[in-house]
Amino acid sequence: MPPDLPPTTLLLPAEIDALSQRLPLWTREAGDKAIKRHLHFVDFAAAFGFMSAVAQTAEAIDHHPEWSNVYNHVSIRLTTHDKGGLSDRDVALAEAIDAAATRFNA
Ligand code: H2B
Repeated sequence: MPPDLPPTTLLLPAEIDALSQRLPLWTREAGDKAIKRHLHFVDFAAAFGFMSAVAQTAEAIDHHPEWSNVYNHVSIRLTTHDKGGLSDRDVALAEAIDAAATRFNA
């Protein structure tokens, strides 16, 4: 992992409330400790290509998704285990996931 990553900070309640505008494709989990998105691709190759791209970003920012894949479907849950809630890194990873989803035609 890169040594110069900024510290992880938990989102404030107002920042969590603003997530629906910032990340409209994500839903807040009950309790506000995580956000979720489900994606659908044309086939397994597209779904797995997307996951490979996201995996590289996850390593680069040292923040990793909880996810599952069934054929052309991918389900993702983002939370910050180290802090016990939603952080700026979840937002950064969600934004990277949204960009990758567009590239892989989710
Ligand atoms: N990913 C996620 N989603 N949450 C974390 O708290 C987390 C992570 N912590 N990836 C990182 C790795 C930490 O365990 C390492 C040691 O930096």
